[in-house]
Amino acid sequence: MKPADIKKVKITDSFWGRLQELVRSEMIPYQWKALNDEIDSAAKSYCIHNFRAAARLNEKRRELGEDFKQAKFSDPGFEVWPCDGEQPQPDKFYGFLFQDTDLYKWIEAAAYSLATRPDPGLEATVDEAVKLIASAQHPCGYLDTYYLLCGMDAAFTNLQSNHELYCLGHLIEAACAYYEAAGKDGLLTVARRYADYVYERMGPEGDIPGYPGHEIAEMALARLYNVTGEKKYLELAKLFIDRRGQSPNYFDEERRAEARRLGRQYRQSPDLNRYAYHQAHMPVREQKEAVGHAVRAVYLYSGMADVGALTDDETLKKACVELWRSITREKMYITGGIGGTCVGEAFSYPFDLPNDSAYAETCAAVGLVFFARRMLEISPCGEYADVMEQALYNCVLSGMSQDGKSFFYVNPLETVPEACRKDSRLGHVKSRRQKWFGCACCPPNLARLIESVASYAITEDKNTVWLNLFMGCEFTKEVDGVSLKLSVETDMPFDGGVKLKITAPSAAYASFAIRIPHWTDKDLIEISLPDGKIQKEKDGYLYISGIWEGEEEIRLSLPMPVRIMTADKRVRECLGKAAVMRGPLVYCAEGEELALYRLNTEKKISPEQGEICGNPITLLNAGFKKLSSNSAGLYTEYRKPEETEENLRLIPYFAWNNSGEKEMRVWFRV
Ligand code: FUB
Ligand code: ZN
Repeated sequence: MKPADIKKVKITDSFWGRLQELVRSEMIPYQWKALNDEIDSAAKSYCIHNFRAAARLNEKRRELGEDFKQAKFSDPGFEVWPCDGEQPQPDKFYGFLFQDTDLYKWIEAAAYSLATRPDPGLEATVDEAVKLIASAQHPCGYLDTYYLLCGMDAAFTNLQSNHELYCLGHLIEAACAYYEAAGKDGLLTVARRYADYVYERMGPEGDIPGYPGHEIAEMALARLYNVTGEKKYLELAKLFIDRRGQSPNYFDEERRAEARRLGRQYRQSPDLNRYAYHQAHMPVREQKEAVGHAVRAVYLYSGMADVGALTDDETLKKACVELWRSITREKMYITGGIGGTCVGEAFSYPFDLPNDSAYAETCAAVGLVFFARRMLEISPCGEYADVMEQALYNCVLSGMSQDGKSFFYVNPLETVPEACRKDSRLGHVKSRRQKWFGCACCPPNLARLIESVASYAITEDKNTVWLNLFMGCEFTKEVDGVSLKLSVETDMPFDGGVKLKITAPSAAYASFAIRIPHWTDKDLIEISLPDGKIQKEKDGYLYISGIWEGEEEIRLSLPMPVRIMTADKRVRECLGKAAVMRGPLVYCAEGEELALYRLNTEKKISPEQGEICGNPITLLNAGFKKLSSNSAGLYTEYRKPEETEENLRLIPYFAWNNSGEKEMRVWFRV
């Protein structure tokens, strides 16, 4: 199966339709301003500045007929910002080493938006950005403004930490997206030139047998292969995957070479796990536990799944299954967030899932969605879509405010504003979404995922359409020369009714595979099918097959009960606690002194219609027992506590922190 072509799908419902409109009308323009440093009181990006500086340098060197590679490298360190009050110098690099990727992700988001909603103004801005990127590219094809500005002599000498291949990956993703959306190959040419240069240096005949320190190039190169049909891109993706974690470890070799260059002695750390942060501690086919930096990990696993599928490599697919299990059985929050520790923005050990100090980076949840869809492509099994939905509706969407103008990088499951402000161990947890970040990986990642959500919701092969996620949409499916018009109507994620209308101008055989979500009671699903169709359940999908002609309709009603959830007993943080879910949504409470509340599981939790920031939302009215907040002293003899009955209105987790700074909690004592 492959993802639906987003050009053929129009999202029409009030949930995703609104989000896509928000991204198009607010987030994309807002983020363009952020990249241009035009948002007062927000962290500066310097992203466009860096491209301009690199383009200017190219121009200058061209005029002087200078050797492009001669600029000396003076590594100014990882974070380079102008000092307070200092004006940025026009020819200097600022920001994080991978600042370029923010522009690439922005272009990718804009491209997906343009794919379904033409917007000449936006397209002109993208073209302007593409021109700028092209003019910053080194004549040899190399493109990373950090090294272009700080010294090409050091390019590719620190693949472990310095993100040049991460920049390549995001450039390719943006280029493919824009080519597919607008049919323009300007950025694709730039991306291919950089990819060709990398192939020359790191391909089978290259002088650098390395691989990315921050993955993404693997899946991007697989995509570039799909778009161009050029085999060498797939070959390079596979090389990157096959080389990772082999002995001798390439990152050790890099450090050794660096020591030689600097005339220092090289001492290798004896820790065999020293490259687990980069998932390079052992060959990928031997990896069974998801470890290290969470975004890197899921981007790698996505690339492994892509290459595994494209080369039909069962060993890679098997490794993906193991790693998937490690994440979803032992290392994932109920919100679909991943990365339990802020130390290295990483996976912690199994079942270590602290709620208040969770990292659960927005990008990591986005990456989990990528991985899930690729697992589905390998084998259409409802479990993958269940997790995709869980991550998407909870951790991913929590990353943005309802107005699309502020963002969370870290998505905790419990916060107390005072703790966020005063406890430096929680320094990474913010009690308010931020307008922008020095390291702004998450906001444009959200934008690109939301604008391309149709390709996750719907996948297809020759005669089958899979509905993995439920969203109101219209799309077309060609089967045996017949163009089927399909439309889905639903009020998900708040109501379990789904209507799929199929209009076939002439008779055509097709199957519709509708996911049976894990949150529904499968025995209570009501289904109404047109005559003569065959219904078969397999791996979490209901396949409805037959010959379709004229207008026909499938209707389903999926019960969406409120569910009180508990965690595996090994998740110590959640022992004796429960969380509330309805459909795919995790609910939370906002308020004061939430630790004093105990969920009354005897009392019915009832859905209620409400709104947050003017957007209709189903809230849950739940009964609690509240401890008195009067203190008898720091330590006193135990007495059965006095509790009062209270009700709290629970809101979907993704919508928290949209009405001021309050405490928030997902897991309650029971
Ligand atoms: O290193 C590039 C990006 O910045 C990572 O994916 C994020 O976790 C953040 O560290
Ligand atoms: Zn991020």
